[in-house]
Amino acid sequence: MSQTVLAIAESINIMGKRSGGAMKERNPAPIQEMAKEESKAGAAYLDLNIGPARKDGTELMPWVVQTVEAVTDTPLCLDTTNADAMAAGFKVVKNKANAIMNSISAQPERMEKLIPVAAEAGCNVIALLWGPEGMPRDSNERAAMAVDLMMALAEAGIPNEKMLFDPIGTPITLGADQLASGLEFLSMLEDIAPGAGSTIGLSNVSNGVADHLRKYLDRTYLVMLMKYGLTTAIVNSYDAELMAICKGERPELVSLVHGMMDGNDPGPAGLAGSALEHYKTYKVLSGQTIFSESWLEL
Ligand code: THG
Repeated sequence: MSQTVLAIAESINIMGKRSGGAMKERNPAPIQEMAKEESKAGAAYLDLNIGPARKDGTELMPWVVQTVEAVTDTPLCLDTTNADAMAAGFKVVKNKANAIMNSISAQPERMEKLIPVAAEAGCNVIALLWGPEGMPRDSNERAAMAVDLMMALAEAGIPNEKMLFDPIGTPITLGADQLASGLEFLSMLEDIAPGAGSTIGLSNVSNGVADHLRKYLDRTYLVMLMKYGLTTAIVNSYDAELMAICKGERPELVSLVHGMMDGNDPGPAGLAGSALEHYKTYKVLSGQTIFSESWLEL
């Protein structure tokens, strides 16, 4: 059986062209259309990202949840940095046990407010490896932060199986080292928190890159993460090729990239089409080729 990744569809968000305006105007139709499109594309979860929503988050999040639940049974992933909005959203979620809280980070005041909400809801929780001093610098700092988060969640009665650790994807424009340390963390996760899942905001890797090139980075990065057993990913579900990778429909590309990660470089000469795209993009994401926006033409 081919390896699969559960897709958390990212497009219903306050920054998005279609969804952002609709959220501000409390216009349900565009959001409901997107919820149906994302579900049809095969999303396992729908991320509902209202951002910090400082002014009206406690009213906006429940509205978005109910708007989406009116048209689909796909489980939801509530995404906001506003802890009160998160709590208000979970009050109205129908399918709480299958929903995801996105996210709890290793910041004391966020943990204090949100862990009890997650424990009561019985939901899944994304544990974001982001602490009081920001991003962890390497895989050891990520591991230490993951242990802290796991202990705090366990103390509230939340089992490992409900935890999804997010090592935080960083833009390739910052270099390949950070990406390598996220991958290394994933390889350690089963020892740190047996039974726990994982997730990553895939499109972070292509942040700041020209729009028409982003999908290549996101796709190959996903395949790389699959080598270490990534269980879910926050994705653009409108990229059918990316969704096909999630569904386990590209085993030949997965073997190619995983083989390269094991040190087997087939060389570009015998490759064409999407295999060649993944080959060249892997070279960039692994740091063997320095990133520039002409990497696919080299
Ligand atoms: N980890 C976790 N949660 C997260 C992130 C993460 N939530 C937010 C973010 N990162 C993932 N969500 C998105 C949503 C949209 C885009 C990127 C990440 C995006 N949108 C397009 C753009 O800006 O070009 C299109 C916007 C539009 O619809 O017009 O890139 O890392 N746990």
